Amino acid sequence: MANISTEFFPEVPGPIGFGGLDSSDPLSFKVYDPDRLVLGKSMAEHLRIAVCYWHSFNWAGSDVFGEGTFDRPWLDPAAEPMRAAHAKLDAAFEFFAKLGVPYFCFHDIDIAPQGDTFAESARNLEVIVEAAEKAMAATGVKLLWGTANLFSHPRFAAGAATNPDPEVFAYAAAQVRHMMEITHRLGGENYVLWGGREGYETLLNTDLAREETQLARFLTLVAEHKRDIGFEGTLLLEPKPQEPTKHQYDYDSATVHGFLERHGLAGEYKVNIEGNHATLAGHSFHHEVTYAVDHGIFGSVDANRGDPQNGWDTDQFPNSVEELSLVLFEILRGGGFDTGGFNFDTKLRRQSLDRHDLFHGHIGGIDALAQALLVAARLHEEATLSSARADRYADWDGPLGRAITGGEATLASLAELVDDGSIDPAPRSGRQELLENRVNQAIWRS
Ligand code: XUL
Ligand code: CO
Repeated sequence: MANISTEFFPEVPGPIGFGGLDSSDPLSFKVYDPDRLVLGKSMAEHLRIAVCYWHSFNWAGSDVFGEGTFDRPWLDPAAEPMRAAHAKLDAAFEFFAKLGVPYFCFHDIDIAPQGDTFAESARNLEVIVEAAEKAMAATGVKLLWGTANLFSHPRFAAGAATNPDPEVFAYAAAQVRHMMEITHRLGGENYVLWGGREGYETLLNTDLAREETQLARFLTLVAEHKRDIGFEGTLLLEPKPQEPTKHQYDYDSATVHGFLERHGLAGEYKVNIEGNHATLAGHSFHHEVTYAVDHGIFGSVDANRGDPQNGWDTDQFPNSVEELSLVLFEILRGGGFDTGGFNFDTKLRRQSLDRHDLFHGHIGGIDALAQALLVAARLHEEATLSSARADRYADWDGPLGRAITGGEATLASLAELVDDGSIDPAPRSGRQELLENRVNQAIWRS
């Protein structure tokens, strides 16, 4: 097994440098140049890239039909669990530092083995967190967010907060409390809750209203605990419509937003939007980000892509500059990330067996984001989309529009204007094709 003194990626000197578009070195960035200024901020500051621990270091490449294919010696079931956890941590921090990214993200059970009791799991976690703290200090890699895994263990099969058994709620509370405190201790900038099994398999045995109340209660306790411990990061909910449950309550950004408003939690939580989850919800990534920005709940992004043909949660590395340009355009429109960033919640394909493949996946995804940032900045500078939107709604700033939105107009007063013939609207072009061409032009020129 890899140990503390052995490099896991010995052939990669790192950190990965900027090579430019003509570089033939696959282990170089073609577009991402961390210090390059775009709209007055460096690329690194705009994108705030994070690597996820779970898919990259805690997953052996298994799928529902087959076992792990990857070379991850610390995942060998015969390995002594704590030694394996240390070896995994060393390889992970070696990777983060060699890739040259500022952040990582993890679940409690990604980094430390679960014990026979909660107390033993907690002790294991404390030991590895202490090692993580040292590795963070040595490499300068920071924590974008922490989270608790409330979905893998069989106790969570019927949900965590939404479980019919309040003891499971209590167990989840203990786990989240510990991970929030660890996230705080490590200087994490956000804390994420993905409701992996907060949903149902069948309505035949499910009390929807009760489960919603339980979830709201749980999230209220989390918000209170955040204040109690003085954690100043952002609490984030990660929408996903289904998988693993047939239906998940945090379906999409709009559903989460409505839930927060209904339960007095608006302002306490923002969303962590995942590209692949948008696809599963039947939305575009662009839609999910735009909804969140426009409703003041945009927090962070899990950057990846799904497969639009088969609808699976494939968690592939993002590679569509066209898709990401629109996402970044909306993020810039909202003023950019605050505490959030782009976390690579991404999996290699099972046949990507070489250790270098983990670099290739991340390098390609980061370059696609960097190129998308350039396109988005151009769209902003040229005001292409913003002026088209402003023109389209301009009449809402005129006397009629203001009377309607300001509340002076009534149905009767509006009907009178239509009756006497002073209102007879002519349809106007939405100019979609023109705008699509403008976006493509920005892509081709950036
Ligand atoms: C699952 C998923 C999770 C969350 C963190 O689809 O995206 O990895 O990001 O629990
Ligand atoms: Co995710």
